Amino acid sequence: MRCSELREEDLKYPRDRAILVTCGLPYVNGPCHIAHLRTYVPADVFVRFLRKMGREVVFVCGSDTHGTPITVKAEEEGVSPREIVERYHRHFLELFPRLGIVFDNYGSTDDPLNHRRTQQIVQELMRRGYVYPKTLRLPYCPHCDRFLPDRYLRGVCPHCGAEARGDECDQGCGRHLEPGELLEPRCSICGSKPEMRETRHYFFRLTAFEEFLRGFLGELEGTENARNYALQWVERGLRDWNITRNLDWGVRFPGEEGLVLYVWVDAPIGYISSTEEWAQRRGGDWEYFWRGPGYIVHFIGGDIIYHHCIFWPAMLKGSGYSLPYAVVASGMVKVEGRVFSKSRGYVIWVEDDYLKEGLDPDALRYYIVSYTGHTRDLDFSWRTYADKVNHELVATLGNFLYRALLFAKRHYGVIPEGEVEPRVRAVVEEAIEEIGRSLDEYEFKRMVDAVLGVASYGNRYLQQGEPWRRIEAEPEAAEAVVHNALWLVKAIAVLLEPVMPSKAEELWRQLGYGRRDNVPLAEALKPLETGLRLGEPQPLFEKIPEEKVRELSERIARRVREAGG
Ligand code: B3M
Ligand code: ZN
Repeated sequence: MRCSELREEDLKYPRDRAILVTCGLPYVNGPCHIAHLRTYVPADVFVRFLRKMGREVVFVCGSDTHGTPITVKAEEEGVSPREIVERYHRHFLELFPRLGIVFDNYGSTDDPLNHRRTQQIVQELMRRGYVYPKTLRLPYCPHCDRFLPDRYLRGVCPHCGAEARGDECDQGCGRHLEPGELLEPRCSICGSKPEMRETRHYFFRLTAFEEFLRGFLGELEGTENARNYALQWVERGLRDWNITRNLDWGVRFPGEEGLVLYVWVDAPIGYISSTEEWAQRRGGDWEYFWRGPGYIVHFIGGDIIYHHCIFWPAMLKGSGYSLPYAVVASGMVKVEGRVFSKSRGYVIWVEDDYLKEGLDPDALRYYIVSYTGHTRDLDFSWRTYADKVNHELVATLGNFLYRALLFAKRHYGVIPEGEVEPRVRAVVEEAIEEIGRSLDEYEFKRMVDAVLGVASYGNRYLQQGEPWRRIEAEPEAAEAVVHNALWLVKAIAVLLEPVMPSKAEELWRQLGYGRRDNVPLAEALKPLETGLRLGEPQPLFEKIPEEKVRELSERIARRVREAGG
């Protein structure tokens, strides 16, 4: 059956209820880098496609402002944690829209809303008997005169022997570490060997949730890596979780002076408080998602699966909130073939290394989404970047769009009359089906490949149709070819928007439609507005010259040398 309407059964992603999409909250202890975008860009693409398919979506994120990632940075600079948080909160808030990443709310875990929501949840967990006190012997630095939680401590991972920090084996096996577990500990500020001192802490009874988690993970939607890792951890056995820290900066533990909650308690609760803030600002209903039937979809980095698939659902369950519907975990990032590392210089700073160079934000979105499958490792190198821009964006996509628009503008000035050929329509129908399938499977690369496939077809179609040769002898045939080519251009304008929103906007202008956003996917199959005056055609993408590739690659090489790598 052929029809110009979208077939509902091709697009399965649940449509019965609204969907809340969240992105892992960036620690605001430094500027945005490429590894952040590994999560935010695909999430934004996903949200935009869902909306195009008529789904109601709320998209929230916010700054992660607590814990030792922030306080260590503040101490290094000799400023207050608040100063660090305000500086980088503003940075992220302003940077995201420049990359077309548009949240319905971007909150902060230091917002009073989040302090309140966190304390409410912890009190509820206490009331239900899921939190208990326990006195521990923990490392204390006699020189710095304080306890050494998390990143204040370095040592050796008890599981794999790698150099690790207090709460996480960050360079080895990636496991979460509980306070006191690290071997050969030393103070990360002064290097002293700590002594052990007694201090009272509070534990969350994670072990009470083992059965629950098995069931929950068995049904969890999202990427397989999230489900499988988490199930493995449950199988290996859970331990109760220390949820307090001897720090001043953070959300106070209710009822005990001198303790704050571990950052991984109040950070995911930031998803709830950001939704609350959205609801206050837009008159929405946050409880629809967090205490009601709405779907919750978390986009996260592959390194924080434990927190989102074990701690977080247990906390939600234990305090009477709704559970996530899906967890979508991305693969890791490499830079120039080496594991991403800020300290070793293998990093791309989004503002300084990319935007300030005048490079195209949409081209970076394209790179991130099109490089590989969502759960695989993404390698960013300037060489590959230039190849992708020059071959895929300039030579395939941009070339088709510009050729079609330029020829039409020169010879007709308006969108010419014509009928869409069945084989041309079939190409777009197939692309839409593929997009629907890849959305269900969280495979964003296949979505963008489907759009590029329409452009490749367009190039072949123009090449075979040869309107430039036929325009004199067979003017009607030439006109029909151009009509079809412009119909493909319009389809691309619709389908491209989630991946390259500003290019799509520009395309609508060149097609003569003026400003259009949130065009439904089904628009891709609708007829053209014939007779519409075409805008000024202009190439959408610029080639990256060889010197630029060398210059940008050399900058990374220099940074790595300076870092001693
Ligand atoms: N702030 C960043 C990370 O570990 C951390 C995420 C919080 S999500 C609730 O990647
Ligand atoms: Zn380890």
